[in-house]
Amino acid sequence: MDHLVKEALEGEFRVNLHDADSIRRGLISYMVRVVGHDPLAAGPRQWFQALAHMLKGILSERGMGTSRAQYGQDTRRVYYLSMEFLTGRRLKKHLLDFGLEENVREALASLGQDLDVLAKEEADPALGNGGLGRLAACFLDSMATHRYPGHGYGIHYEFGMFSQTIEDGQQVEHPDSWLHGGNPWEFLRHSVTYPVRFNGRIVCFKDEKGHERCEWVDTNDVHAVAHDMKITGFDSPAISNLRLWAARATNDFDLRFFNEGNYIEAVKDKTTSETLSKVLYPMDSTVLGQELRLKQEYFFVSASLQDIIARHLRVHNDLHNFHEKIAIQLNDTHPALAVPELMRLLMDVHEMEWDEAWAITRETFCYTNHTLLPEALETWPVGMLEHVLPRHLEIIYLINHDHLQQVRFRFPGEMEVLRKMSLVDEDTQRIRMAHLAIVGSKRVNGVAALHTKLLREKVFPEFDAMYPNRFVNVTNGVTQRRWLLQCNPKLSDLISEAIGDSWKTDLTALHALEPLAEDAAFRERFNAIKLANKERLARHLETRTGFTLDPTSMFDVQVKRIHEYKRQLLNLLHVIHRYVQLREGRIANPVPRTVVIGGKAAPGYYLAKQIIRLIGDVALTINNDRAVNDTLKLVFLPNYNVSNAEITIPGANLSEQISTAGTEASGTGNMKFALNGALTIGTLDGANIEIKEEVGDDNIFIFGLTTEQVQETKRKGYNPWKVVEHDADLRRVVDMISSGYFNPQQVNRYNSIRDTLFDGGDQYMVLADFRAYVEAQAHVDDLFTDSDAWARKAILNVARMGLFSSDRSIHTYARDIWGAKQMDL
Ligand code: 26W
Repeated sequence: MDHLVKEALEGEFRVNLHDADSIRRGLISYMVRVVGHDPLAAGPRQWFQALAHMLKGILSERGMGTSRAQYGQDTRRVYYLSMEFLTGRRLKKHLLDFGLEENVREALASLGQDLDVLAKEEADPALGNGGLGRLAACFLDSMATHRYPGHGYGIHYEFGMFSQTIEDGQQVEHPDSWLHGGNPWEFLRHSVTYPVRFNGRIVCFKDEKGHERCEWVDTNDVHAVAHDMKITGFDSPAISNLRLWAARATNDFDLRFFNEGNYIEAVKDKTTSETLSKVLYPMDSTVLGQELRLKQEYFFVSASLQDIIARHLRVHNDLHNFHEKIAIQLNDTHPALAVPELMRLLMDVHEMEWDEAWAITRETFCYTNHTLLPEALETWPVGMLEHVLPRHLEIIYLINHDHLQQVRFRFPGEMEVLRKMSLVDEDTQRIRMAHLAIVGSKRVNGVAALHTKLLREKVFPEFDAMYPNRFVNVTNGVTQRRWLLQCNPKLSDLISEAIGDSWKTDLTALHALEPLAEDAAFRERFNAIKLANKERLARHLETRTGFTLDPTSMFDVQVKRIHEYKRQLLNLLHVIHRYVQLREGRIANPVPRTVVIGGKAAPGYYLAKQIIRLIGDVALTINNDRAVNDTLKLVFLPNYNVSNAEITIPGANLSEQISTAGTEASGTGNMKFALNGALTIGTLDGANIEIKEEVGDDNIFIFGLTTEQVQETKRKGYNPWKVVEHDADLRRVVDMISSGYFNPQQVNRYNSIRDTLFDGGDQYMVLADFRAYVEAQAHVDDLFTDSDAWARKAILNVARMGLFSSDRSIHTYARDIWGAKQMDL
């Protein structure tokens, strides 16, 4: 090794990436010169850093190339504003995208290092809650891969999504300090810093031309500092830049206190302003209405828009053509303050008149809605806005004034419609952010066909009537680069061997696999790969739960955030029912099953936490009961995140997508599982419907009430007691939970669960769908006993997933929403 080090340090810095030997020398050189560690004493952590810094050079070069092409070609840029980006670990993704994995693996091996071990040294950047954040990451990947000029903007949280452990059966949250070991991928750009203002008051005056102008004065300012991450595309020279803003106290702010001689106060306020980017709110379905959250939203929106404008003005003389060169996508309403903020910047800073500013604003923004749950629709108290963002409140009122005038014109005399469509909820004195986003956008989209239909018909029908072309659907997709190629290398190889590798950038190419479902040799290889992936998952689960699992049993998996509407409870009722049946010997030839449930509960969501606890109690009872031991296991996978998903999804036979119809906007896990050869048991909800249409009714297990039936049942007066009364099995299961069967040490532990099911009216129709679910699960068992038949269907699922690539989603956004073109590179 010593001579290798000497030799490497004599060489120049430039690494030939096509040559493992050159990479090895490069790594040694980076270790000494950048990481500052002795290669002879370095461990995986340091080698990871050396490798990351080496790759950072390529990232930077490609970033420059992309940026020059964008300035040179001056086509419309796409800016994706999102509070969340769940990118997953970077290392292997970059290697895959650059086609470098083999060479790097070899170079590391010659240094006595294992790439897979190194890769685990990287913290998983958990800058998101779930679906919405992961979708944003898939979209950046697709934009880079297909050479769209895409940029992400978000927040550089110091603490991302909490990490979850289970202690005494209960969820415990731990801060996720993902930056602790440093983030070698990011480019910190001190020079890209913008002031973001809060509070203060508005002074209006007439300028020299007699125009009314307003100024926002006496504000409290914070600086937003850019941190860039480069998102690579597969085999593509293009890169998407992800710019994350961190809050830094401004000097001006401190000085006021310094002058008073109050040093401690100054520093205290410094930390207060820096809390803005401190932590991600770990909720994905209920809004809290906290001032800090509002400030976070404004903070990143304001910095991003200032940056977008500055970039535009670098090549254009003015802002009159802003909307022709720029499309800004609002990822849910979290960045909806961008609407009044752009108005403010155009009018107050760039002296544009209202009418033109409004026309430009409305042509620039597009808004994606990701949820129908009423408790997740953001509204902000007027009083809070008045205090934190007084100028924006004024602008919102002005927008509302014009908006309501149009509403009156469109719906003359309809006071109720006026009240409903106003940006201000007069009863609660809150601003409706979804209304603001709709009014301020050129296009509004839902994320699956059913979701968009419900948005248009149930949630915003008046808006749809008033703006006939505004609402469109773009069904979600996932990137096959991470969710097949990277997480399931064995299946990827098999597919490429069979049909070539065009599927990597055109997922519809998977169609060519269809005939192979009938090929016995192919099925055998497909099954062997699934088994290997299950063995890997079993090991992963065993070390985390302490339970021993049988990889030949059916792996039945539900991983996603814990929420009543996603109905982990329904899954659990079925598990308990099965347990009872097995104990009583009522299943003749039981099909062995391992049920895996994983996901995080929002820290303040008591019921979700109780569901986790109940899963644990039931698991202990079942897994320790000799009477059922070989035929049923239940485990809770702790800390579900992107990295865990990459191991979990390839190892599933059965994918649980069982939300109450009409509640899950789309789901994207459903796509990932099917793409990896799991069969779906699911309701007619979200993208499940489109998955069913693609794979065919025979290749999916659909059960339960439809959206219309749910509404109809509720309208007629749904009575959970009645359902239970007529179903002895269900009664038994529910009784076991409420009588403390699984927790004799504290028999009333799950009263809250019993109460939501009964006194609470079983809002999510868990009991109503129980019987249909149990029957569908029986069909699942039947099919699983015929492993050939199962494999045929699983292969057809893979073959028919072509539609569900985020590449397709992005091409659709580019064509129908952004009017964006692919760059020449
Ligand atoms: C402020 C509280 C809050 C935070 C996040 C409310 C709502 C959200 C998100 C909109 C929740 C979310 O992630 N929605 C999911 O978005 C995915 C991507 O479109 C969909 O696939 C999921 O169905 C949807 O639940």
